[in-house]
Amino acid sequence: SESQNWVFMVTAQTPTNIAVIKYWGKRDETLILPVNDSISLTLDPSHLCTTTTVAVSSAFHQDRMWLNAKEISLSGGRFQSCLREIRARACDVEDENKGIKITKEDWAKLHLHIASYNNFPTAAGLASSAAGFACLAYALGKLMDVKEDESQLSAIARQGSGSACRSLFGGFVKWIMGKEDNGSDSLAVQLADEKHWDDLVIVIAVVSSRQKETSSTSGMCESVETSLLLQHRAKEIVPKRILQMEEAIKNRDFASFSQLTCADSNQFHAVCLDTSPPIFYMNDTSHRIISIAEKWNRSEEAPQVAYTFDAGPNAVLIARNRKAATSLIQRLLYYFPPNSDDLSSYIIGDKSIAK
Ligand code: 2P0
Repeated sequence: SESQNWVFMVTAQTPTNIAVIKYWGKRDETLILPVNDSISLTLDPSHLCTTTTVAVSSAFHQDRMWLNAKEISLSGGRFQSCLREIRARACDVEDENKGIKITKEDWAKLHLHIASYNNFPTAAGLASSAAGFACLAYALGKLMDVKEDESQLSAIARQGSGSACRSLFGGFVKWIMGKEDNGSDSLAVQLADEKHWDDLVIVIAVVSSRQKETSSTSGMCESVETSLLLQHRAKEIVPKRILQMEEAIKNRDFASFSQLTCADSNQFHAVCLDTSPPIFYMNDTSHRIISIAEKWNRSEEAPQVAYTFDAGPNAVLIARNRKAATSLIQRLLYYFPPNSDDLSSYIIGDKSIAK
């Protein structure tokens, strides 16, 4: 019939986010519920982002997905949770020009084709599931005319990957851990939009690394099981830091922002070291970058840069303004000359978002 030939598509773009108060540890592995709140900033989409096209057609016979043009399996529980949650909220969609109507009931039976691209080299070790699942939830929500707002969509993206819930918003974002066992109140809210503090410049120093890293998912699971420091951090330290960080962001107080960001990154890596067996994400180059930043901040009247490291050796450096960013790059080039083996590249951008 004529209805065999139609296809509906939606394309969305979502940047990755960098935590300044870290998420590390789950209280529920399946629903992906964290042991503490976290705060992040969303990057400029021109540098580290995912673009995802979702398509539906009666000619499709199964759900399929391609990541960077290679087909990947959708059979994992995390993909299935996201697809199930979005389908459950699908609404009637009508295209009068094509004479097509997809009802709520149809969405349960129709199959999807999903194509996703990262605009950053996976080899850089910056591949992040954060942008990917946020983009998938957002694009599917648009395709199926889901009425949920960004926070409610974030609770669905969260079930793909915890940090993904924070990429549904630009600017500064808080992932509230929530109290409910079913995860309904574990979602992201925007603290400040991308225009609020637009002096900040982010520089990512891509540190060469040949060693295989422990995945975040298994690493944090081992930390929850073995690190007493993690328990102390989640209960006693992070709740206070979250309040202080919210205050620093509200007041654009770079001195407090920098102090909290660096301290929280260092404590996250201390928790990794406190895990049995210990997990090492930073390497000698990472440690040298910390020393350079600390020494520079102490030699000035006020801090000029904040550093933070995730589950790998790359440094995310946040300069207080463009002048500080220029000085930062000069310092990095001095300590790591262009032909040195320690650093492979820099990615420079502002925080912001586009969809
Ligand atoms: C964060 N990280 O807050 C922390 C800091 C890495 C270090 O969120 O198991 O890929 O999919 O929920 O989100 C990386 O963990 O882990 C992460 P899952 P995810 O950004």
